[in-house]
Parts: sequence; structure tokens; C-alpha cells
Amino acid sequence: MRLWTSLGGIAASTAAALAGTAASAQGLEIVGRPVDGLMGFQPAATELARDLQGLDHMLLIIITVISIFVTALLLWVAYRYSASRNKTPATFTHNSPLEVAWTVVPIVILVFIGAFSLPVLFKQQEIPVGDITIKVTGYQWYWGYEYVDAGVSFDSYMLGAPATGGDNRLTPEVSKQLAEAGYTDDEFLLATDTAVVVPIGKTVVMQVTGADVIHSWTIPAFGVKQDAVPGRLAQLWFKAEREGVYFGQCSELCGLAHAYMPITVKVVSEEVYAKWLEAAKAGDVVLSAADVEAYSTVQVAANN
Ligand SMILES: [Cu+2]
Repeated sequence: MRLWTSLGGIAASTAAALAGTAASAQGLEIVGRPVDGLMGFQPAATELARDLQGLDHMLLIIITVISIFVTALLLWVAYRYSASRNKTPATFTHNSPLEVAWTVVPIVILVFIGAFSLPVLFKQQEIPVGDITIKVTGYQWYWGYEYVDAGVSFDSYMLGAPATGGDNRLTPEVSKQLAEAGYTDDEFLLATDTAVVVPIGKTVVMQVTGADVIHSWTIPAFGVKQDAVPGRLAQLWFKAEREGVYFGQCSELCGLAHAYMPITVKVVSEEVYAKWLEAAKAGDVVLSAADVEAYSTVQVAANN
């Protein structure tokens, strides 16, 4: 009897766990975050990030070839022209064709690299007309966001920061907070209480500034990073191509809690975004996994 009771208990908890998985699967996938043991870039979620990563790949090949060539040349010269193998050294100086070659070849290499890097730089720095404009302000030590056209503004604190009742350490309470917000302990130091919510496939222009000292706003998976300088309004732009949750961290040493002011961006469908914006205007700026599901369901129902 006891066996059946415990088996029933296991079955019930398994069912609950599966239901939980299904529910979170309908939320947002966590795409842009560092992963233990992995190297390289986070998955590119914008054309900019793809371009940047392609450029990095190309440069890596070029510098590898140059490094191998120069090292091999040095080794060969050290071996072939050592004092024991080359008893009477040559006395000539200068070799015009060689000198022209080692001036022209690097120029050609630089022009080749520039032909690929400058277009990417211009694409990144020429700010298009945005579908959505968001002003982001760096504070010691959190971020403030303002949806300029919608009149929505809120602050964003790290889960576990003093403002959310923690002390910047992963305690059981913080762990619980993370779980309630749909994150695991792995996302501690990255997850925030509120998130920037943007629709997929729309051009988002971020106006970046600082209120006290210099901070820096970035989302690696978007290929964007911009210093937030007090008294200046800098800009960056991105057009996200994949729904999900993306993380970034303040990237300019800004003081004691510099490590505790991460950035969370949620890329959602246009429908979910519109619903979220409505709720945010009414004061509820947090987009939970349940919200994503509910707002999407509304869309499915509307389609039928
Ligand atoms: Cu900062």
C-alpha cells in the first residue's frame, strides 16, 4: 500500500514537472548568455552580430597565416644563418625589391581588411530611423529605461541586488526569486527584475546616457555596445531576428557594484509586444513567462 502511495506520489510529481516544462517551453528561450565551458561568441541574433562574427573569423584566419609565416621565417633564418652554419656572413645592405614588397604587401592586407570592416562599422554607426526608440540611462548601479514614444519608463535591477531584497549574493531566497521569474541559478548576476521588451524584426534605436558616471550598455548576441556618458546622448540600433531572452552586463568600470547591474532584453512577437506595452502603460512592466503564453494564446484565438 505504501509502495503504491509513493509510486502515485512519484507519478504526480513527474506529471507536475512535465507540465512545468511544457509551461516554461511556451515562455521564452534563453538564447544570449555565457555558457560554462564554451568559448567564442553567443549566437548571433541580429545581422550586425552576424557581420561582426564573420569579420572576426576572417581576421583570425589572416592573423594566423601571418603569424605562422613570420614565425617560420624567423626559425628558418635562425637555423640557416646561425654562426656555425654561416661562417662568413654576407656584407650587403638594402634590397630594394624586398623593401618595396614588405611595404606594399601589408598595405594590400590592410586595404583588404578595411574593405570588409568599414562597411560593418558604418552599418553599426549609421543609426536608421527606428520603429521603437528607447532611452537607457546608466545609474550606480542599475539601468533606467524609457520608451520614448509610449511614455513607459521603469528601472531594472539585478535579481538579488539590494533593491530586490538581496545583498548581491546567491542565497536560497534569491534562488527562489530567480525560479519565480523563470530563471535558474545559472542566470544569477544576469537576470533582472524588469526587462527591456522589444518585438522581433523591428528596428530598435537605443539612446544611451549615464546619470552619474560612465557605464556601458551591451547585448553581445546583438553585436552592440555603447558607452553611457553623462551629459551625452549616444545611440545604437539593432533588429532582433530571434525570439528569446538575451543578457548583457555593464561594460565600463563604474564603481563598487559594477558587476551587479546586468541587462535583460526579451525579444517577443509583435502581438506579445503590443499586449505587453498596453500592460506596461497601465503600470505592469514585468513580462512573465505566463504573460508570454497568455498574450500568445490571445493571438491564436484571434486568428481562429
Ligand atoms: Cu555601470
